[in-house]
Amino acid sequence: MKIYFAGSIRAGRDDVELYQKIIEQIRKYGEVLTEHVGDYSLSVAGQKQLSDTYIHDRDLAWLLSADLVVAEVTNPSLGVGYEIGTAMQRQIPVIALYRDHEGRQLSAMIAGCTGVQVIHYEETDMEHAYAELDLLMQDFARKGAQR
Ligand code: 6IA
Repeated sequence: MKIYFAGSIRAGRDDVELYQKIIEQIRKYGEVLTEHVGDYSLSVAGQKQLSDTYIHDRDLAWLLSADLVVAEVTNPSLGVGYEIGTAMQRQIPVIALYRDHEGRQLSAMIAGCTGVQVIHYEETDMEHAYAELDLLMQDFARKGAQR
């Protein structure tokens, strides 16, 4: 199974350690095409060597080749929203993880999209988030094997 992991880059790298942990979890189920999204050493300042067109076209090609998108959507990112919308248009299933916190709400365009399975979690209960993610991933792996 090819998995496209999406997480904020230019919209902020505060959650990069979390992205890395999620990538470690989902790697059990297939090839993660976008491991760099969880790479701590890849800072926003250090991305000058690739042109934006190159990044867009390469990532889009990876996205369209993926069987499943896993997105961490707590930190709102235009790029991640674009990736989820594109996946929906191509009928690629999406799992989105969202950390609930006071005063903020997940966009209705993600929360209200039937093709996106949202995992709500609390910062203090990551075990619950990973357990739910495992269940959904097992389900996709099983369905993929039946195809
Ligand atoms: O709007 P954002 O930058 O937060 O969008 C983040 C999303 O767009 C991620 O899920 C990525 O798949 C994609 N994306 C945006 N910028 C890059 C990028 N820049 N490289 C790869 N994917 C990107 C180069 C810097 C990188 C090496 C850290």
